[in-house]
Amino acid sequence: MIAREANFDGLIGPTHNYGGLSDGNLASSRHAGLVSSPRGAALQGLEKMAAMAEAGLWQGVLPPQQRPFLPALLQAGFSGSDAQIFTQGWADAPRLMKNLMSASSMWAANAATVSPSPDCADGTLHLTPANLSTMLHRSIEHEQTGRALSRAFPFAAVHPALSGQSVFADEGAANHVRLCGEREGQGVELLVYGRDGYAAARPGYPARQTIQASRAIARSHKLDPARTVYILQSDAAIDAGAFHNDVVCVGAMQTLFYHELAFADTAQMKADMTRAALGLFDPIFVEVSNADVPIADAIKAYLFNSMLVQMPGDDRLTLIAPLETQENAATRAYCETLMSGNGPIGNVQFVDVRQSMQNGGGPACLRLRVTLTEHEWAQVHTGNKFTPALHNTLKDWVNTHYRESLSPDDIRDVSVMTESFEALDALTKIMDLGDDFYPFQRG
Ligand code: SUG
Repeated sequence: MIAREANFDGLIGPTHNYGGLSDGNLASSRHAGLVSSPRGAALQGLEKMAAMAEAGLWQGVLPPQQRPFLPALLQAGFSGSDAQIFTQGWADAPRLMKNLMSASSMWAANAATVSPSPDCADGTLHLTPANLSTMLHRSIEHEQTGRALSRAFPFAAVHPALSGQSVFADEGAANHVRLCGEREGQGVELLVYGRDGYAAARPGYPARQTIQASRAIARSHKLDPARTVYILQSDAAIDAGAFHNDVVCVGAMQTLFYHELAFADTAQMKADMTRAALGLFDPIFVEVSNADVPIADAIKAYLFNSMLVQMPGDDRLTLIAPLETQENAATRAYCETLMSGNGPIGNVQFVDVRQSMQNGGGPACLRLRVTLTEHEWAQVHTGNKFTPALHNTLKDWVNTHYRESLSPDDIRDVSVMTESFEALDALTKIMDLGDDFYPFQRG
């Protein structure tokens, strides 16, 4: 049975804004308070999906979440009508409100950790929504993410998120790489963590993923311990702004493409990966030195937060990088070297996802990779499959419901909430998600 990798992108929600909410994410801090364009952002995201689908890749779409997230306001003691809760929230707890307005579920790489069926002892696709417990605005995503994933993948094992306690802090596929020889065969799963959950917090920026979370996921996904590798992120990478490993590393098929400073012990990583892949495939390591691309440039230009894909008919891999990678001298030069060489990555394409980039989300953050057999792809909920027809419908939907611009003052306006709920209500019909998909629909 043939298997392929599908990309499920997070559809960017109507409240997309620059809240400056993510400590350690330099782009989020740098662009705090900027006027955003929810419409522009969503259309950029749709263009990327369309480009991948047109190239012949399997492409899916995941719905945005309800923002403001009123259930958290009820939990915090606010009461009354939706409008009263919203207004009171801004009056009494503006910082909380900012967190509850974020459209952060667009970064689908953080939606869940995904283990394809050939890697799991029960031959089932396993997904665990990430609790995203390190950041308040992201910790409210996992329940709705679970609902969305169960809807999209009715045949899969969708687990509840891990405990929200800090020992089990989990950021999903952003700290997970799967390498394989053939997609339909067993692969090696690399789980990258930033800290031991029982140890004292590190000074500096937070490390968002614990080894306890990674191990718990590997157990519940029934991964083969001999084919599973755990690797520590380097302090240098986290301190330079690599809040997720996918800011300094991406892998596909046999190839791992990463910055020299990404891991605490690169030699150990290579040895462990090579041992875990023994008898399956020979891993290929494409290591970028700090001399060629200083880590500050790699993170600013998001060279590694690219999608590494195998285009139909191509032997070599294609890097789908953000425009910012083309604009930075060091990363552009590196891409030219890649294309003129004869390594496993033979092509680079640039996409415009600037609205998301300004919050620290590149092309790779916007998508969740799910390796599926043809049989599984056939069972994916039709409403989640990206087609030219759905593309057109979603473009119209965005143009009808989304604001061209949204300032930090605008998001305090109750009409942003009503417009947003109207948009999401319409979306549940477009994507056939049911009329009880969002909390506001359930009353
Ligand atoms: O969690 N930014 C996200 C970006 C996530 C990127 N994902 C991956 N690397 N896979 C984050 O830090 C910023 C929101 C704001 O500041 O408004 C934000 O949440």
